[in-house]
Amino acid sequence: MILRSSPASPFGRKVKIAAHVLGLMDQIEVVVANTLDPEDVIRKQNPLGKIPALILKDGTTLYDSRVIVEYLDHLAGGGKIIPASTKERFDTLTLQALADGVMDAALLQVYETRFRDEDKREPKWLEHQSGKVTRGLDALEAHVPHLSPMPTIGAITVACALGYLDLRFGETWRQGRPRLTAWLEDFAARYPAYAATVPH
Ligand SMILES: N[C@@H](CCC(=O)N[C@@H](CS)C(=O)NCC(=O)O)C(=O)O
Repeated sequence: MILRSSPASPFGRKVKIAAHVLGLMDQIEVVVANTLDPEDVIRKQNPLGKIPALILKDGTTLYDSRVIVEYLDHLAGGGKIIPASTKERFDTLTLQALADGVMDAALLQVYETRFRDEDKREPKWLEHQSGKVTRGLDALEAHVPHLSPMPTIGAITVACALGYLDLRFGETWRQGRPRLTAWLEDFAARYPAYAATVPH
């Protein structure tokens, strides 16, 4: 299988960590995509031009990250990082949605600086997005995710969101959030896949 991603993509990292912990990484070749390049075949593989996308052996392409991790979990036998039982399943999927939302809001702030000249940037829009990040982090600080021998997709996505904030915004998210800070250290210590996929 081929994974189209980039070294900095938090959504791509989510898929990579999922593949690592499920023991599937050796079946995946990562081919770097440049979403800004109109010639990059990613726009044919995924009409949205977004990464990650996973190309299966029969040529089928899966996107987005939520669909890909669902597929990987299925391939690994099911119920591994996306629990089968109702309460755990929907708790972890909701946690994934929260952390995905933090990543989306962080990315939109980065894109505002990437796509707009400084005098055209909209502070109200940036504030609207950073509010989502702040509230998401505060909710996570209040209820840090449970860590088990096999991490859930919720916990994996939270770790990727925090790693992306580290990469693009520095360590300020840690201020006033001691539990979440310790949680990320614990996650990194438990799962070598986190260090193996550090964004750059
Ligand atoms: N919901 C999507 C989000 C993917 C996403 O936003 N990927 C970013 C890179 S991390 C991207 O491809 N951006 C390029 C674009 O929006 O054109 C997923 O879970 O895969």
